[in-house]
Amino acid sequence: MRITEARVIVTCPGRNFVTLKIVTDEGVTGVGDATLNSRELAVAAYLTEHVVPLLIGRDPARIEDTWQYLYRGAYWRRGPVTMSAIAAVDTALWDIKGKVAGLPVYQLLGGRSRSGVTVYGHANASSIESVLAEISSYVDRGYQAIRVQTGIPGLESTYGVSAGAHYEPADAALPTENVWSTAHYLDHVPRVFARVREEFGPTLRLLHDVHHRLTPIEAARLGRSLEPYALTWIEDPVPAELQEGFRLIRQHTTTPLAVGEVFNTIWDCQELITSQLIDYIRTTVVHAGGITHLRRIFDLAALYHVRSGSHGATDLSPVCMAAALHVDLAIPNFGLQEYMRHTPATDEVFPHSYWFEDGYLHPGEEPGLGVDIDEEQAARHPYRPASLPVNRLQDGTMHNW
Ligand code: CS2
Ligand code: MG
Repeated sequence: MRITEARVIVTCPGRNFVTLKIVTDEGVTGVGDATLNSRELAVAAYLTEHVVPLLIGRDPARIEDTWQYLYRGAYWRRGPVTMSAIAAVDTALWDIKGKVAGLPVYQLLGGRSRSGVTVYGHANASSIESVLAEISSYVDRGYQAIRVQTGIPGLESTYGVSAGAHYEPADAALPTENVWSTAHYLDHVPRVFARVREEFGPTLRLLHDVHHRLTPIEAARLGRSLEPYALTWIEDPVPAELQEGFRLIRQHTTTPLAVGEVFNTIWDCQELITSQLIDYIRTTVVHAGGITHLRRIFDLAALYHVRSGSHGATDLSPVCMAAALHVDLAIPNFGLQEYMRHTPATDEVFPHSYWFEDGYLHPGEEPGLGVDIDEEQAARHPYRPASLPVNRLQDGTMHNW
């Protein structure tokens, strides 16, 4: 079997997605997600100009060699654009391998290690009282884990809380500006979880996304203030380039830490894992080099009691979600899978076999990944420039969004 064609498909059913479709001379095709929110065209160009020409004529069965060829052969290694492009190729090749074997990809990864993939939903609301209603609606649908984000009194806007039903952060062609106050935030968040625990009791699994906005000692203060509410994790407490900064957080609090959605290789989290500075690693199929590299990260994590908690926002396409579920089902150290639920318009472009039931997602038994892209539907939704916001402190200092 040989690769004869690879199409890079950019579509925007409400938000932009980039998909790679690999075609072989025996008619078997595979898909990979290459979406990098608000940098989509960078990855599309990297694929079109620098990867697709290398794929034509290659044996699609040689997944590892292709990964090494695209990683080592690029010379300029790592980074979200390169690794998202490699991820798309890798994911599509696993899809093809599953189809050729007549097996769902999780069977090629060692088979099922659990009955289903426990997911967490997003309860977002402007106030504490309105977020309680959101949480109830998730509990009623069987969710066993819920991320809780609310507005911050005194701040006009904050991460994770939207006006509409579906939270989509890339909200304008050019970056919108948000204003941030750590003081307002640290004062408010413990009150949110005190109220949530009062309402829902001690065992519902609660998570919170700090979204890179604190310093290590501020994160330590937040973690300590949330200890009475026993969260499953606080996520991205600080920007994680400084991996050793997590040591400072660790010294002060037992609140579990999750990080990794912006990571794109094992080297971004090697110290965090081997020094047990985190409890969950949130790397994803689409941004961390595909199934092949993600498994390496999760296998390293398993040696240090670190569990997976993969990113699953709506700016990762159903192709990524499908691939993630095959990995989640098979690995021994699965923790949680984020599941923000795509819109019906997105689901129409990406028909898939995964389904939700009683708080679990199931990838289905289709050979391969069980997802595809309907290229006719995709063509109906042209690309639309969309940028993620930026964030400044109240005095105008540039901060982390
Ligand atoms: C967030 C994301 O889902 C999450 O945990 O961090 O919403 C993130 O802001 C977006 O994926 C960025 O594109
Ligand atoms: Mg996050």
